[in-house]
Amino acid sequence: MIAVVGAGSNLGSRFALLRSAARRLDGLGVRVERIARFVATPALVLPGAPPGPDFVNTAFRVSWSGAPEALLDRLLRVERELGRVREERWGARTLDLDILWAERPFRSRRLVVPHPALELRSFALAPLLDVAPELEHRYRRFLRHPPPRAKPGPLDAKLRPPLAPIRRITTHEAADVASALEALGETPGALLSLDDPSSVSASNSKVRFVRFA
Ligand code: A4P
Ligand code: MG
Repeated sequence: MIAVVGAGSNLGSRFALLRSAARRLDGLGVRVERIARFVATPALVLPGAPPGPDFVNTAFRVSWSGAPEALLDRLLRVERELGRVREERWGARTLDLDILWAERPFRSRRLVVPHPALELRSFALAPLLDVAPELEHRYRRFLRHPPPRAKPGPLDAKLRPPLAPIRRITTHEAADVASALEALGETPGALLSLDDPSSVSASNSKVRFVRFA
């Protein structure tokens, strides 16, 4: 079966963690066929909670043989191995792996696919479309306008801006990832896009980022 796994990290060496998550999944029989460009957004947290560190998000297009829950088990295992400590919901985490979409919908007590909040979350949608362009017709519009019929939770309510139509514009080059993230924190709706994630280890490499406005 084919699926898209959303991956996010806002603690520790975020880029390295996301890359090793892909490697570990591969080692567990989940073939990682494509990795989305890495994007960053300021952390969305529950109203009243302290703003956490920025997230870096990406998505893996994967294939595996077996049931959807077998994929979930491997995601949970990789989260555990890479040190995710489950504390408060929506708190800072080293690694969060969610099944965003699969070629067949699935619902059980433990797992709902497509991810119920996918249409409300630009940080998941943008990487999803990067590795699954065939889903553009279905999901692109939600990047601009989250569906009004969905009942947003407190976190998703925060995700609604920007309400204006989104088009991808390259706005900046930053000296390094830290300065790009700092600028992104002041730019709602902006996403960091790294064509070559391996380049971020060199602290002085230029980083391009784009703004969805
Ligand atoms: N589960 C059900 N459906 C799924 C699915 N499609 N994929 C169950 C994965 N798991 C699914 O998940 C709890 C249980 O949900 C799983 O064990 C599985 O049985 P969890 O990951 O422990 O819960 P969580 O992450 O604490 O909560 P939740 O609601 O998943 O949080 P989100 O939605 O993942 O939000 N800001 C930015 N900028 N970027 C982010 O990536 N992420 C979050 C977390 C908050 N803010 C963020 C980001
Ligand atoms: Mg999760």
